[in-house]
Amino acid sequence: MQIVVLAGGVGGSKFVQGVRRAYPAAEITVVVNTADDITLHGLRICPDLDTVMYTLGGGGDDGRGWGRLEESWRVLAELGAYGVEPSWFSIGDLDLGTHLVRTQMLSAGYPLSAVTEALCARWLAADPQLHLVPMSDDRVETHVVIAAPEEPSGRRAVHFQEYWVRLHAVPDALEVVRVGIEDARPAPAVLTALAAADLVLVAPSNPVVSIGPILAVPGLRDALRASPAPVVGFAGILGGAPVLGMAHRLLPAIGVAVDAAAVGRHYGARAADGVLDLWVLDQRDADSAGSVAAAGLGVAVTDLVMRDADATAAFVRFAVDAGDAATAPARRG
Ligand code: FO1
Repeated sequence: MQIVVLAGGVGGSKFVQGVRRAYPAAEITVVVNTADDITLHGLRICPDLDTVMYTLGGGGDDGRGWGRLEESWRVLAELGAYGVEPSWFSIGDLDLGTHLVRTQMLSAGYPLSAVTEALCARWLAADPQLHLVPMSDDRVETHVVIAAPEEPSGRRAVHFQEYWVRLHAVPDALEVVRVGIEDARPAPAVLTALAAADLVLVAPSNPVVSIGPILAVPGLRDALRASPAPVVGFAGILGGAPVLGMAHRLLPAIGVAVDAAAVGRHYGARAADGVLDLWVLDQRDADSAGSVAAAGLGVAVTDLVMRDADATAAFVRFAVDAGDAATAPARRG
């Protein structure tokens, strides 16, 4: 069975662990958001790719949600001692190794897909049927426009990492800009995986800065809509708030309510120019199932709390079975 997962970093990693638990024998291709990526201290850092890679490879720090287990921060302290900025983004000593290898390979001309494959040869050796692929080999960066009275325009764009890590998503997001998205193309392996998929899952990752950029890569949405597989999406907003992260601070900037049903309608039904066949809500949002169905979307309601891989596996299997039931008539026709 060929499964494709569209995912971001922290929530995406937990979700993928559940998908692997639910389908132990499946070939899983995770299409990972790269619009969080940033160049700092001359190094290219890919937070979502690294978080999924470390987590699925058993080297991630679950408490922090990102970076390496048993990390140390000696190089960071040295940079601080030199007064080198930015000091607000903490790069650990072990994590630094990944950024050095990646930057070296990118400088040598390898596409990000090849770099990711090389890094995963170490981290995912125990699961050869699990593949991480960047959404694109081209550079895309999410920048957030915030109010800046000191600027003539009264506004300023900051890299998403600065908005989140330094500013803690405190300033209102006036606009979300995806720098480079127009010239980006899906990584080749993304298109291959979508064409061969038996099932596509949209992780409960941040709709604005994780799933949004993936769907915004020119050609990717069309490839998803053309996929022969059912597309099942999972809400990361439960009871009007994101389970983790700052989606509630960014959804208003794209005109989407901080509400599970609104996010499902935002992704849209495949039959109505959207990408989903089924949208899965948490029980807390059961009363908005009608508004999802009214948008032409299949809808399922279950417990979406990713307590552990078994809990995630349970809701994924439940949804896929519900999805089969929902889409089977169409497919049989
Ligand atoms: N998140 C933080 O809140 N503070 C940090 O200093 C930080 C550093 C960092 C370094 C490498 C990396 O892969 C991730 C890092 N993150 C940090 C998390 C990162 O901002 C998020 O994982 C995503 O970009 C948002 O989903």
